[in-house]
Amino acid sequence: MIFISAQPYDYELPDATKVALIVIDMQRDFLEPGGFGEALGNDVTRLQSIVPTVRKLLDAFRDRHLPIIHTIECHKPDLSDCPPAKLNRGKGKLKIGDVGPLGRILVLGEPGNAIISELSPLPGETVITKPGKGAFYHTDLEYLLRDKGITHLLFAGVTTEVCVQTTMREANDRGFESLLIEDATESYFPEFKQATIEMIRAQGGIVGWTTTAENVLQGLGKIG
Ligand code: C5J
Repeated sequence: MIFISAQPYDYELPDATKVALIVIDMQRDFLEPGGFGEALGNDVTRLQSIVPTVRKLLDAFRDRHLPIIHTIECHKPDLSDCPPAKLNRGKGKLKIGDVGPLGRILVLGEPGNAIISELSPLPGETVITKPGKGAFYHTDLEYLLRDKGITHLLFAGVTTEVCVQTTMREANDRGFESLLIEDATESYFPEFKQATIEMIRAQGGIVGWTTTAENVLQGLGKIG
């Protein structure tokens, strides 16, 4: 048994083969000027602050040959997987599918849809492309995790209260033990990040656990 110091109590990994790091939507659309995040009026520099921490976690998982799953929020070029409720909402100057400085907004394969270069997936790492906020919706993520016998998920990425929290809730309902790494996730709204952390671990961990990257690295350091 491996323990990671966490709230509301220690997070227990039965063994290292059952754990995966899920890195949510660290794509140019959300982190770089000219993308979707900025088009919606957000200060994207806030999200860039977590990049070195996410990189440290990736390096630790890579060193130990543990599974890493990246996600990208995106749509098909014909937008047939983007419902009007998503397409028409938002008060940004650019909508999903419009051409912006990084190519078509949130469209698969466009320059802005790529994961930022510092965190680029390596060969062999899984990349899940997802049309929703949650990474389980209309993807193979659940089958992939069950196939590999993964039961415990560690979450990093953006944004805390949108795609990260939605995916954690989906994971929780499917029986996966979910841990949010607080300093490896960020929001355009600091108060939303804080509220998300608190609501996840409230009521004895109603959605899951929260911890720091340091605690994860320490916990993993104890592996064989
Ligand atoms: C958003 C995300 N914020 N990755 N997506 O629309 O959180």
